[in-house]
Amino acid sequence: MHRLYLLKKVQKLLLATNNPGKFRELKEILPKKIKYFKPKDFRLREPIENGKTFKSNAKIKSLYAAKRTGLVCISDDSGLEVDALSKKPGIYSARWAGPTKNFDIAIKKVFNLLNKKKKLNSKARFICAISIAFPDGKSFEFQGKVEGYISFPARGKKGFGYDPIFIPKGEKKTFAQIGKLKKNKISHRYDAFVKIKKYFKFS
Ligand code: ITT
Repeated sequence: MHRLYLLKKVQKLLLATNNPGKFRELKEILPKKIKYFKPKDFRLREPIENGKTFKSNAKIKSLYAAKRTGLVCISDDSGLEVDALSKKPGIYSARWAGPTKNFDIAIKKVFNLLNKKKKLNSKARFICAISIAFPDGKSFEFQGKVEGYISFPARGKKGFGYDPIFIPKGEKKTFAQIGKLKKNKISHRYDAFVKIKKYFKFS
C-alpha cells in the first residue's frame, strides 16, 4: 500500500479520542516508540458524530483531527451490540451513558431492558472501527470484534465502559476482571489492529 512508507517513518501520532480508557488501550496496543498526542494537546473540539456505522464515525473523527493538526491521526469508534436488544446500544454506546458519561446508568439500562425480556445472558459483542487519517484527506478504516455474552451483576474494576458486564467467549471473567494483558490480546480493538498491520507497517 502506498502509505506504508509514511507509517514506517511516523514518529508522532494523534489518538483522536477523548475517552481515557480507549486512549490507554490504543497506546498499549500500538508501537511503543511513537509519541502519542491527545485532542486536548491541540485544543481540538469534538466533531459531530453523525455517521450511521462505526467505520463512518471513526472516519469523521480521524479526518477532523488530521486536517486540523497536520498529523497522522488514529480514531476509534466502538460499542457494544447486544443480540436480545437488536444490537443496541451499538453506535449509541457512549450516548446511553448520558452527558455525564456515567456507565452505571448505561449498564442499568442494559439490565432493565434485558430483564424485561428475561434474557439477562444475551449474546453480545464489542465492535471497534479504527480509522487512520492523513492530513491530505485520505483515510483507511478497519473493523474488529470480540464475541461474548452479557453477565449480571457487574463485576470487576479494571477496564472501562461496559467491561464489567461483558464476558468474552471461552472465558469466565468479565473484561473488567481479566486485566489489560489478556484484554489487549483478544479485544475488538486488538482485532482491528491486527487488520491494520496487514496493510501498514509501523516502524
Ligand atoms: P471518543 O468518541 O472521543 O473516542 P467516546 O467514548 O464517545 O469517545 P464512542 O462514541 O466510540 O467513543 O463510544 C463507544 C463507547 O462504547 C465508549 O464510551 C465505551 O463505553 C464503549 N466501549 C468501547 N470500547 C469498549 C471497551 O473496550 N470496553 C468497554 N466499553 C467499551
